[in-house]
Amino acid sequence: VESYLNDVIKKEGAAYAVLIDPDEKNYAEIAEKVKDYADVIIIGGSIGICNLDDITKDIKEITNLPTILFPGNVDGITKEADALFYMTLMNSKNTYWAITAPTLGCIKIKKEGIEPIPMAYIGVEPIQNTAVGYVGEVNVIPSAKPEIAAMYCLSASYFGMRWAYLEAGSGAKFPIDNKAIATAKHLADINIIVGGGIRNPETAFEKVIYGADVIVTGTLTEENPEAVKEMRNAIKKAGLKKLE
Ligand code: 1GP
Repeated sequence: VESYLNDVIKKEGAAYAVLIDPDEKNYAEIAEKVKDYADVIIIGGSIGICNLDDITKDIKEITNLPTILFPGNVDGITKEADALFYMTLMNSKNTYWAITAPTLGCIKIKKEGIEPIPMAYIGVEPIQNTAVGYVGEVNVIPSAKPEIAAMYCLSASYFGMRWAYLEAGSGAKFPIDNKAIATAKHLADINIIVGGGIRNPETAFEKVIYGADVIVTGTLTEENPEAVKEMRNAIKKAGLKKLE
């Protein structure tokens, strides 16, 4: 899955990931509507109460797209997925979210043969007002300090991670600041994923131009699955422009 994603980024300049919360009761309807527009499906949420095995299987069957788990905790793992973001919430105040939870999950990931994709998860303002900000006890990076987000990305690349996710939190009032993305991309040799609060194609276009390699949308997809077509067009248009 990681090499497929790298290929998409190399050829098209940017990839589009749709996040489906498995607790969303109309997940099958969402999967059906996004299957022709997303490059990859990310499955996860901060509060997991569903039957993840069956739902992941359904999403895979409906979309026929690669699936990446985005676990909110150690229970967010299922053999039905192709890959998993093996992630450290780098700027959590609690070492559980930074290193204990991924370590507790690692044997299951190996046993089930799920591809781990090493990823640094970095929480930036306004993540404090979202579920992941609360659950993950994030030491929030102010959007006025883009260099701090960039330093985390450089640090992640020095640790050998290949992906950094600049997260504003699902349902965030505003997305990650462009300057944080641009500074991170300039400083660190790492793929940058950007998500949280991206609601329209213009915003997605801008984020890609400033350096995002992957754009994630979740809430938009739940509220208006028809909008993903426009979203894809904007991401690919910006991606090709970046490659010029
Ligand atoms: C959450 O970044 C994702 O991890 C998606 O956020 O729901 O705001 O699109 P939204």
